[in-house]
Amino acid sequence: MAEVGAESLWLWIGTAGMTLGTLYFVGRGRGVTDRKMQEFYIITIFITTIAASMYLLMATGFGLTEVQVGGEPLAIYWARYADWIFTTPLLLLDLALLAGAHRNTIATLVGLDVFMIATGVIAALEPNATFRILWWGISTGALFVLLYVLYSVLSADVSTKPPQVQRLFGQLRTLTVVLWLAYPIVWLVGTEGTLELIPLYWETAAFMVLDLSAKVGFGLLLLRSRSTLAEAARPE
Ligand code: RET
Repeated sequence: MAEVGAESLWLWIGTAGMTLGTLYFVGRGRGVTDRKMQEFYIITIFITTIAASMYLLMATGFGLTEVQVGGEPLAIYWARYADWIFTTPLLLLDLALLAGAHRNTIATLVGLDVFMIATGVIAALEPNATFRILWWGISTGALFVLLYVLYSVLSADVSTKPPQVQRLFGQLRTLTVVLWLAYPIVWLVGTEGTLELIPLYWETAAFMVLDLSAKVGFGLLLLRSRSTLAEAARPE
């Protein structure tokens, strides 16, 4: 059975960061009475709560398993995927609600996203090194289609919203595109890609920084201005 090594440092920092983020968002959400505005707080609080618990699961070792790749044992933190399969659709939901997207667009984004993470799980568990890269490619293809929908359909939706909402959406979209594109790269050059370019210790640090930025950083930006959220929540 695989055991958590020195990378536990980063996993504990991740646990603490996600917990602090959750508490901060709960504090900020107190007193928000508008139902539409509450949606942003509820979604964002769930994102960091799920991440905090999955980071705790990894730090304490239960979130870690071992797969045999080419006859060699490989440590896989499966709890990452349990986190991402729920939190990445919720992040997209935040963006879609901000943009005032139609439910068909939301369903398309969530569908692509779940497909991306699910094929990423296959890539992580596949015992054949070549097929691992094949599934990585399929998952990355879904990511590109998803980012295209974000740029085309969602960006068109937000163009009818007030300028401050458009500005906030633009910032969050850039943050999302830049950070999300880094995930498949870290995966490939890290231990999962079996290229052995970056050791597990640094890969875990990289994912922790990405996760905190994509969740707590995203939430700080989104929930920063109540007046902007009120504009976004106003019925057209
Ligand atoms: C994997 C591996 C296979 C290829 C691709 C991946 C993409 C993962 C992404 C994760 C995003 C996570 C976020 C977490 C929040 O904190 C599964 C690594 C494309 C995009 C935003």
